[in-house]
Amino acid sequence: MNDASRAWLGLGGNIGDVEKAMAAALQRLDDDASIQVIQVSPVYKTPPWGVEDQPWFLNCCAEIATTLPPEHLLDVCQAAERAGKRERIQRWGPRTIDIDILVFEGIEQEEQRLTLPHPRICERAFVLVPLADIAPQVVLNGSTIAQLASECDQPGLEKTTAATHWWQAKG
Ligand code: A4P
Ligand code: MG
Repeated sequence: MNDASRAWLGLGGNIGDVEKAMAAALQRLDDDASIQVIQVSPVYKTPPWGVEDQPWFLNCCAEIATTLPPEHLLDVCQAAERAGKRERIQRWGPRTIDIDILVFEGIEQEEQRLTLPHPRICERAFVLVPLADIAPQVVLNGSTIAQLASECDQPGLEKTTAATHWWQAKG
């Protein structure tokens, strides 16, 4: 893809077969002619953050190359969430699949529909730890993701054996 930008996505969920939902979402993104999945982190089991009275999550991160502008990438991510039967019932509540744009190369913006980098990355081990697996040298607020991940509190986070079966099959 010519003139593609790199972006990093956070995927998570805690209802139903989340590994399957992540695989379907990544496949859908990769099927888009304007998006190529470059790298996918291992999947982690993570304790719920924000609203604690809900099941544990599975989380992973993915690096993509895209020729889309950030708002159009968000449209595609939200379409993938809808295809994964995502319903917006409660903020930070249970969900089948959530896809956040964490970092979009060269873009900093603070808009309600899309804030970049994602405003809560540094508070969240479930984002920083898988992101550090695939983007250790990316810099956020003057620190590398590797530094931020090593400094963050990560009680209970469990690395599962590998990336989603979709990525393993592709690789
Ligand atoms: N939006 C703004 N910036 C962005 C961005 N960079 N990426 C807007 C994606 N969306 C962005 O999100 C609300 C709105 O944020 C979107 O319509 C979009 O226009 P949402 O997905 O509808 O709602 P949400 O996910 O419930 O809210 P929010 O604030 O995005 O929550 P998070 O940050 O996604 O947190 N615990 C664990 N262990 N693992 C998890 O994955 N996830 C959450 C949800 C809570 N606790 C968790 C996990
Ligand atoms: Mg979200």
